[in-house]
Amino acid sequence: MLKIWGRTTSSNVQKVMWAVAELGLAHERVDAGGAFGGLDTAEYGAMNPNRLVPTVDDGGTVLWESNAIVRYLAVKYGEGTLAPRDLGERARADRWMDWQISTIGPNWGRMFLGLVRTPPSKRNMAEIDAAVERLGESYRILDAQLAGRDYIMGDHLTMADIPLGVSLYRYYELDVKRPSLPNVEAWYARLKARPAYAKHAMVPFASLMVSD
Ligand SMILES: N[C@@H](CCC(=O)N[C@@H](CS)C(=O)NCC(=O)O)C(=O)O
Repeated sequence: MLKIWGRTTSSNVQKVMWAVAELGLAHERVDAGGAFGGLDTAEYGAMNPNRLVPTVDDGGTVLWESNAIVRYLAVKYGEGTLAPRDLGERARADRWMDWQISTIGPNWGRMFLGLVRTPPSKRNMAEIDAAVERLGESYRILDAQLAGRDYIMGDHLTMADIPLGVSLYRYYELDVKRPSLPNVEAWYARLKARPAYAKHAMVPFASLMVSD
């Protein structure tokens, strides 16, 4: 059976769990990372030398890197649904997943680390505000892609929606300055109506908050 190591409060674990739920896969999830620990054992290091979560073992196929895991699950179990059959379409879906890591991820990470993982007295608000500003500019690109589309690739959910969709919960929960993003907001409303998203991506993060 598919086994997943990772705590539910990790945004990278959330990508995998959301995909697993959309695909309806039987699985076992083991709490690991954060307060659960478990990443420093020799066994875990042999599976994932980064000692991060998530890691999955699908019948002997051991994988790390959340977006690679989502792609693998989508292609293996969701061809025609989460993974477009057409290779050009699939590459375009891949592109949005890579764009989450390369373009959204760095500023999103600065926002989250700054406002949640850093005590108020140590926050560099100028740096955080600049990251939030750049993040908003990037989401405008996504807003343009979503014009006239229900989901990033068109009329149904694909793997392209998963990493970027996960990023929205914290973006909209945190008290940050956001530009007008009508298409992103409509898409977010559509995602929130999906039980798998509500369960796995809308995970409160108060337990991660560091105070003075
Ligand atoms: N690029 C990796 C990043 C993995 C990562 O940074 N995971 C974080 C949680 S989001 C982690 O394991 N942190 C240590 C911990 O939870 O103990 C991926 O996408 O899977």
